[in-house]
Amino acid sequence: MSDTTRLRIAIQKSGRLSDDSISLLKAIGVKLQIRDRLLIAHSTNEPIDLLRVRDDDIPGLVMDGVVDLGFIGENELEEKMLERAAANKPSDFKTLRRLDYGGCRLSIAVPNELDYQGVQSLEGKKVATTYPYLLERFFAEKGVNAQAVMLTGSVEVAPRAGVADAICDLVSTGATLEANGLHEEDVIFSSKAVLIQKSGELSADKQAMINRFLPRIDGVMQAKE
Ligand code: PRT
Ligand code: ZN
Repeated sequence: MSDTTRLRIAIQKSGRLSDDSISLLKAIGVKLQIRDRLLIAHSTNEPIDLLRVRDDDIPGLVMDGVVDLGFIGENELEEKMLERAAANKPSDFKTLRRLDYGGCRLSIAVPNELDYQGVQSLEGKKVATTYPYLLERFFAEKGVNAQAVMLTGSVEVAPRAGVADAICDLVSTGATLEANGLHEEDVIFSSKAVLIQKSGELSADKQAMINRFLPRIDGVMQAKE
């Protein structure tokens, strides 16, 4: 990664955004040689290096200027912006494109037996989530005093485990909620994958390459509509 003339792109190493992000790069003509276990992948036809990391790390890598571009879910991006704001860290970046994959919503879901009359019903209760900043912002907007309990995984089992009264988690089909005796109540954030660029000027060559790719991304998305 020491060659700063090559465009550096952070993408999720393995997860729900990985395949679609790689497919998009390939569709716009970037040939890639990816070895499963390696952190770095190189393009074989463009001066591009991919940094393959956990999605949680991507907003910070872009905002700290370590990489030029990143593919990331808006949910993760917004959560990291709130987290950085709380730590007095800047969150500068530019959103280049909202993409057509990674769609999901961050929702409050409750056990089927809970008498839920709106978010006020969570007053004084515990809500398990991987997105405490987004959830606390929602509670503050609604004037509800509830406690966000941070869990990095298995959020949907928290009510059954007696760890929380309700959850706030990502939902796409709703099957996971249903399998765990929960149902969706309030959508607090709607998300898709986005392509973001670090703030500040890039070299003319790098910016020209990005400007060459953006219309191709639009074309690929239009062709799928
Ligand atoms: O290891 P790493 O940290 O990189 O991955 P991760 O486990 O944090 O993330 P990953 O791969 O699960 O998700 C990456 C991104 O994909 C998320 O940040 C969202 O932007 C997007 N995305 C889209 C989703 C979903 N849909 C989704 N359904 N992320 C997670 N889910 C999970 C959800 O948490 C729940 O467990 O899928 C389950 C619900 O799915 P349904 O279909 O049953 O409703
Ligand atoms: Zn993650």
